[in-house]
Amino acid sequence: MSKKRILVTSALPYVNNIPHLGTMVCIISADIYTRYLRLKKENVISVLGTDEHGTTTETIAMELGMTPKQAVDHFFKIHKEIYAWFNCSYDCLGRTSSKESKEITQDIFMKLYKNNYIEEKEVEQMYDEKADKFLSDRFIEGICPHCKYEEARGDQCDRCGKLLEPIELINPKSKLTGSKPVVKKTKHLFIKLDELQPLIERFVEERKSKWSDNALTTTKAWLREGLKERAITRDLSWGIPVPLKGYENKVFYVWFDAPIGYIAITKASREDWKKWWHNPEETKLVQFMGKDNIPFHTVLFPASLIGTGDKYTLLDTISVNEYLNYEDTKFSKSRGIGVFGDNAKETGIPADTWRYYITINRPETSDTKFTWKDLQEKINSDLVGNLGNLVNRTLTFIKRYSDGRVLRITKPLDYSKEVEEILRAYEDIELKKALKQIMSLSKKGNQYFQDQEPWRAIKEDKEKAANALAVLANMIKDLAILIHPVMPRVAEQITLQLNYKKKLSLELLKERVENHEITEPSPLFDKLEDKKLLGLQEKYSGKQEKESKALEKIDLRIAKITSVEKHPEADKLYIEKIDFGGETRTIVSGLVGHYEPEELIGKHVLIVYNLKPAKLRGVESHGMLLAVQQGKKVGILHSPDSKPGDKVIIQGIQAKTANEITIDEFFSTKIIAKKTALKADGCELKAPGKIFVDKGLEGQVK
Ligand code: B3M
Ligand code: ZN
Repeated sequence: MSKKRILVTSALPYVNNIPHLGTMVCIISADIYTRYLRLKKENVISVLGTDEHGTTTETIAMELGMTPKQAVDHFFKIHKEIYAWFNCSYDCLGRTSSKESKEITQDIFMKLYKNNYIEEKEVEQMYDEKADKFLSDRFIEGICPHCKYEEARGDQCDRCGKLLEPIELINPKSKLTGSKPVVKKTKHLFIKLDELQPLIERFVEERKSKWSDNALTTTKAWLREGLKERAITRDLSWGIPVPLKGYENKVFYVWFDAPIGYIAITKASREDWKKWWHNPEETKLVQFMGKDNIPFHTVLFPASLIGTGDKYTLLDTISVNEYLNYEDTKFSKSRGIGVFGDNAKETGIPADTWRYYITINRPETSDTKFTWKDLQEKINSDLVGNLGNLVNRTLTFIKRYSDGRVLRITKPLDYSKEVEEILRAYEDIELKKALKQIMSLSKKGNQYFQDQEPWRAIKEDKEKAANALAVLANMIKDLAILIHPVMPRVAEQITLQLNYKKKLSLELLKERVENHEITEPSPLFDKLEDKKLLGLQEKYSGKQEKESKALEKIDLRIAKITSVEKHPEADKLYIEKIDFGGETRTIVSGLVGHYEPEELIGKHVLIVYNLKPAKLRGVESHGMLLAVQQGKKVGILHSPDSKPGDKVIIQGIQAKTANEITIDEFFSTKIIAKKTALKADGCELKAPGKIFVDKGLEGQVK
């Protein structure tokens, strides 16, 4: 039974970072499938957007010294640009922080509530007395009870991967203030998945034949264990408000509102959104996601919709990808490892080539990995050597020896079986398989070229040559159609060189190009030379080393401020005498207006000891004092319990006897101050005594 409309969604990435290649797998897969359906002239729309709520957003905002709203605005812009750069052709693009999201989420919640699928329960939860806030799991850190890792989070240990309850942590600390949280009673709302289980089971039964193995296995495991009530509220200020009395300080759990985002994004972009989302008879919903998102789409989201009693379009087909890793490790922005959306662009390698690589290595049934060497191989042998070669040699031949004209096919080459298989693979969302078969069809074309020897035939058997070139020109047209979903720009270039002006569609596979004049051929792809490859490898895998090299050079020490006076030539500057436990120096710093001299005298501050001296308005400064600026406030870094002259070490970094460093070298590392820790490019700074940021500020150290 085929439906009138197809609605395609791609999981909505969290908008707290720059998407990396692994993130793009899902988005590009959804785009390929959508483009295929458009070629087939289906009535299809695709939905993409960003997931903007949750603790990850609050955390990154805190780190960047921004409000959550500023942070999501900042990253949304980057995400949008990157999706566009990768030639993603979504019909609706939006954000879960929109007013539509709030409206629909609250509506769905209220209906669940009225239908008695929501229950209020009292729970014991960690509470930060200093901040006067309940702490969501991720805002608590402590020692993992299983592996003793020191920075385990309240929800999970990143070292051993075990799921945790915050109560289990040894020596728990609030990430907000660093204080020890206390256990306090509070209320939360739970969705009664247990009562919805029979409805979910029926929902799964009806469509399981169309689900990938990993989707079905995960879902069945949840059902077998028996669905449990699940909390859908959290103690955060950033999120969708809960429209019930007593919940003023809570918001919905991010996974409650994120999938509702698909509906909201459609509503924000199209008046006819109900025809898509409130139309299960006519609409088929196909959802793309990574493997860790499965149960939220196969259980929680459908349960939320079914429980309303309203007619909603529910998931039909699910396509799940596993992970694409980087070389032998995971992508890590904080450690500077991997290719991120913005890097992909700077490499000069075109977006379609990345789309090709991601698809040919699509982690369909197990994790795969990106390696630069493999990228080079795929570019040079698949793209340049196979497809590019076929197109270029055929068109060049036609241009040179046939007056630029494609004549008639007198003896066709039958590759209908291959085409059929490619279409079936697309239909089944086996995108890697489809692409592989396209490439083997192209190989078949190259083989045919060899066999027909047009360079000889052109002299000896003109008709044979004309036929062979016409067969090949038609195959190129077909390849352009077939590869269009994966490489839309390349398809466009091919048709341009072929001078084929029709809007591509599957129907055109049956049509022949004959008695037709082509335009100017030119190579479709550039080889990736060894030299360039080495540069790329070094740039994106070696970044971590380079950064730690900069870290190795920094010499930070504690000094006591012994006197402070105003700079005679500058309003904003103080001249301070500082003492490193014997050695005294003069420094200049811009603290006027933020501190009175007497507040500074006697403080044990952190100084960049080996900074190249610099003259500031005529006074030479020998070192720099570290401080954090958050909004208009400035707070110095200090360590009352450390002694003047003490060294501040950067954990995990072997300090080299340092020569002078320049201010630019120093700022090439990012030092971030949080309530709980001070980190330079992710490595913690430690002094003999605890380091504090005055006034409790957080953000980047200046
Ligand atoms: N943001 C998780 C992720 O980015 C989550 C997906 C939401 S889909 C509605 O992988
Ligand atoms: Zn652990």
